[in-house]
Amino acid sequence: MLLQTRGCAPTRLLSPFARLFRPYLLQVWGRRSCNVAAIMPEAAGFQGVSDFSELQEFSVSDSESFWAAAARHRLSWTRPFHAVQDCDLRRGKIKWFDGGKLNVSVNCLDRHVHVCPERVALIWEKDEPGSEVKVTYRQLLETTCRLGNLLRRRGVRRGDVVTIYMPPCPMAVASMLACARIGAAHNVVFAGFSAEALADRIRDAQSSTVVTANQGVRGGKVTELKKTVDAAVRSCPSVQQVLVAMRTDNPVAMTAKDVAVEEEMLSEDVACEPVAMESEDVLFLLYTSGSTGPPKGLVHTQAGYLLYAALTHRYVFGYHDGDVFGCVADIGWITGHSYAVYGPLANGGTTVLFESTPLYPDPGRYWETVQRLKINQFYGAPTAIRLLLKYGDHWVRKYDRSTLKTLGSVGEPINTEAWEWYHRVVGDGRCAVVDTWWQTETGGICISPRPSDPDAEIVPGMAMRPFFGIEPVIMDPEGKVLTSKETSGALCIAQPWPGMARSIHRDHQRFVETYCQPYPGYFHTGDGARRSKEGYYKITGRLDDVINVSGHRIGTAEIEDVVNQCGAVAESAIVGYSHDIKGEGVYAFVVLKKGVEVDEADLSRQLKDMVSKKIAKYACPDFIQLVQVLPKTRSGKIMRRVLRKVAEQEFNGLGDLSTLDDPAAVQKIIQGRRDSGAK
Ligand code: 7RM
Repeated sequence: MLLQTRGCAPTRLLSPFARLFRPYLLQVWGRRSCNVAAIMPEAAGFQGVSDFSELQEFSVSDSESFWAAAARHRLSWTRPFHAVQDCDLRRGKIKWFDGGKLNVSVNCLDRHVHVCPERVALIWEKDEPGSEVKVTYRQLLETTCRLGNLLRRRGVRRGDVVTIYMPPCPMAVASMLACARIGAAHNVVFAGFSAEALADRIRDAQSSTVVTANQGVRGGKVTELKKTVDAAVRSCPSVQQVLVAMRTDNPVAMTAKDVAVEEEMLSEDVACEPVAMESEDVLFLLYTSGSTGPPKGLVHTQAGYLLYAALTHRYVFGYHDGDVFGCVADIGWITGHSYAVYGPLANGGTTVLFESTPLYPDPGRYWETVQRLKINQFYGAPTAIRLLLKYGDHWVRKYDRSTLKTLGSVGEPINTEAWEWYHRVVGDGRCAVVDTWWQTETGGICISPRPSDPDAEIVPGMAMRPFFGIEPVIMDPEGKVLTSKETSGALCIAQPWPGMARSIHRDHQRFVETYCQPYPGYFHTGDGARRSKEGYYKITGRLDDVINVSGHRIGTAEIEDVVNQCGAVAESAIVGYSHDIKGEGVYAFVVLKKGVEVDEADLSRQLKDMVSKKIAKYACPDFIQLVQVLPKTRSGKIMRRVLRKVAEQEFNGLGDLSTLDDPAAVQKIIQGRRDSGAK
C-alpha cells in the first residue's frame, strides 16, 4: 500500500502500524526513489517526480494530488476534508478542503505543546535592545486560552470580528490565536495608522471588540495607542469593549468600556475548548489599499491560508526544526501575519517579533539582534536594506552573523545594488538571498528563488520561480496570454491556490471586479512582470494607481481624498516618484481654489499634517507643487502618466499629448517642476 504512488497514500488506508511509522517510511522510501522526498516528505508518493522542477510541474498539472497530500501531512484535522478544491475563478468562487474541520490555534500551539512544551515559540525583540522576552509553546498556549476564555466570557462569538491595534508583541499574537481558538475573525490594524484610519476599519469590519495596549514603544519613542483607540471609538458605535494590555508601566485613563487584560486574564482558566472550524470559515480580515475606493478588507480563511503560510515558510526559507526565524515586518501587514506568526507557528518554529526600527539605537540594530538571538533566516524589506547600506559596512561586520542561512526580501522590487550588498556584506556571500514576491491577496509567497535544489542559480534582483501550485502567466493589454518565454506584461495567476484571499469583506462584487474580471479565468495581480529567456520572473512594479512607499501600499486616490479636504485646495493629483531609500516617494500636484493665496510652506505643513492624521505618516507627500490646472483628457481623466514623468523630471518623451484638453498646461507644469529644483 505504501508503494502506491498516485497522490499521497491516504492515511485511512494504512494499517495502524504503518500509520504510526508513515512519516519515517515515506522518508526512507522517498529517499530511494527521489531526492526531493528527503526534503519534502509529502512529495514521496508523486509519480515521476525526481527533482524540484518536476515537483513544481506536478504541483501545477495535478494540483489536487499535491495539495491533498500537503494538507494531510502538514495540518491536524478534527474531520477530514472530502473535496480538495471547488473553485471557479471566473465567478470568484474559491473553496479548498471542503468538509474538513480544524482549529488554527490547535495547529499552531497544542500539537507542538504535546511534543515539546518548552520549545521557544516567540522571541519578543523589544524596542530596548538586550531586553528580549522568550515565550515557550506551553506559555503561549496558556495565554491564548486565558484570552480566549476572556473574550468568550465578554460575549465574543464565533463569526464576530475583533480588531487588534497593537505593536508586535506576544499579547498581540495571543490575541490573534485566541480569536482563532473561539472561532472569531481578527482584524489587525497597523499601530501606526491614525485614529481616523483605525475608525474606518473598525466600522467597515463592524467590530464590537477592540484589543490594544496602553502605549507603544518604537525607536525610543512612546506612542499613545490607547488614546488613539479612544479617539477612534468615539465614531464607532459598534464598539462595546476595549481590552487594554499594558506595554509600559504608565497608567492610562480607563473608561466604562475598557477592560484591563492582564488583571482579568488571571481569573480565567488555562484551558479553552477550541472550536472545530470549517475550512472556509473566516480566519481574518486585513485591510489593504486599492487603486480606487476605500481600503478593502481582504478575507482569508482557515485551512488553505494556514497550509500555504506553513509550506512557503518551510520551503522558501529552508526552515528546519530548531532554527530561529527573524521576520522583522510588523504584524499589521500580511508579511507579519504569514511569516512572523502563522507560518512559523504552524511549523512549530521559533519566531522573532521585532518591535523596533533598523536605526535604533544605531544602524547596527538588525545585525546585533541576529547575533544575540542567533537568527538563522532573516526576512526584511528593501527600503531598510537601502537605508542601512548608506551607513557603511562596519555596522554589519561588527556583529557575528554566522548563524544566518537565508536572507529574504519582500514588499517592493529590490534593486541590484541593495541585493548585492545584502548578499555580499550581510550574508558574507554564503547565504541564499530570496526575493519573494507576493501580496496581501495571495496570502503567502508566490514567486521566489526557492524551493529548488540548493545549487540552482539565483539572479540578483529577480523573484525567479513560481512556488508549488502557482502558475504565473503574462498578459498583453488585450488579455491574450503571452506564451513566448522572453516577454513582459501584466502578471496574472492561472489557477487558484489554497492561500489566496476569498473575498472582500461585505463586498464580494468588488473582489470579483478587481481580481477576477480584468482577465476572466485568471487572478489579476495588478503588478507588471518580465520573464527572461530562462523562464525566470522579475517583478517590475504596480500597473495601477497604487504606490509603494517603503513597502507599504497606498492608493493615490486615498491621499487625494485627504488633500482635497483642505479648504484651500480645489483638486489634486498624487503620483509616486522614485526615491533612493523609500523606493517610491509621494508627489502632490495641487490646484488651489480661485482667488485663494497661501504661503507654500504653510500649505505643505498643513497637508502633511492632514495626511498623517487621516491616514498615516508614511503616506505624507514629500513634495507639493502648486499648478494652475491638472493635465486632463477631454473626458476629464487626469493623465497620471504625464504627471509621473514630470515628477521624475523626465521632460522628454511625454508621449501622445493630443488627447489633452489643454496641452499648454503641461508646459507650465514642467516649468514649475524645473523651478522647484532637484528632488
Ligand atoms: C507582501 C506584500 C503587495 C505589493 C505587490 C507588489 C509589491 C511585494 C515584491 C513586490 C517587487 C517583490 N504585500 N511587492 N513583494 N514588488 N518585488 N519581491 O508586500 O499587499 O502589502 O503589497 O507589493 O507591487 O503587488 S502587500
